[in-house]
Amino acid sequence: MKFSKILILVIAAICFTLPAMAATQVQLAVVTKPGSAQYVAAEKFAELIKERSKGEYNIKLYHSGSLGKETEILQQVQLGAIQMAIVTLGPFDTFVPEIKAVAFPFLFKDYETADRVLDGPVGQEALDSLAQAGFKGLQFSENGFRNLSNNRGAIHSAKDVKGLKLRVMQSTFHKELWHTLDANPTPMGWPIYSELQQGTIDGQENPLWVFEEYKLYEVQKYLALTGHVYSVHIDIANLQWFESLPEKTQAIFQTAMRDAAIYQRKVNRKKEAQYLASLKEKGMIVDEHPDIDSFRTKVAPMKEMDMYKEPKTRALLTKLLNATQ
Ligand code: EAX
Repeated sequence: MKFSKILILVIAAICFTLPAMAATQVQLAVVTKPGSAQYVAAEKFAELIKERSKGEYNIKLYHSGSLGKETEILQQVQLGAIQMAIVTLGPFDTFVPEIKAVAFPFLFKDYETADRVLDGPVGQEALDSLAQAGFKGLQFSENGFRNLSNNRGAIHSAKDVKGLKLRVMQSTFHKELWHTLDANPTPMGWPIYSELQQGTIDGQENPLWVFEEYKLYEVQKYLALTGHVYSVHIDIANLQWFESLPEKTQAIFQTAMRDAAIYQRKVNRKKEAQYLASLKEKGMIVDEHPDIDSFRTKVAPMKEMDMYKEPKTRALLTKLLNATQ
């Protein structure tokens, strides 16, 4: 046998016996289930990473509460037990106080303003603030404008909220917001279907997709389109882990998350009208034009509360208020 032939055989044998290079696995968690806003962003991100890293990285998705509530997911990313997550902003504020400024009520008047500000320098500053808790803030994706629902009675203006037993996210800000509105807020993780069904709480607030995907229309009668908070998810990685990646990989992760978010926002927004029609059809009594001014007036003094006096929070809120003008 000629030497060159032997060489080819040897090389072929090595290639055959070497195990296929295994992709590096990255664990990413969302609390919600397939079909949810968080999951749509996560799934798109996983697809883009597979494609753009040419199979070098594989995103393993955890969902439907398999790694606990959002606060617990954040703890696991912080510890590096998992590498990535897409989490609603609410629970972040017990880790990084100033991030609550992004959830300030009635801050963003529409989607265009939200995109312009959150994808711009002030949004970047907010994402960078997460580093103090060990998070790399990659991107904002979208939960949506939050709307108030309950079983006690129709809510048209802020005074109708008085005494309402309301589930809020595990968030300092959200609890304070509903205190200010004279409700009786109870922080709970997600999901909350059985608490609503059993009547432990009268109401909750969330974007329209949540009512549909989690069948909240079965356990909630009245819905008011208050749009009081533009609710984002923050798409994060463990900071130390992220910085240990080659620069080229970091760039791939960063742009894949941006593109996943752009895609996910579009999907979310396109379905809004459809969700509303469907909820009405399923029997929810919807107030499409509640007295927003009464809510605005009542929450306006929040700016002067202690939690907004903390200098970093005050600084970020001021920038956001200026940028959203
Ligand atoms: O995204 O906890 C919440 O109210 C969130 O908005 C929920 O996880 C749906």
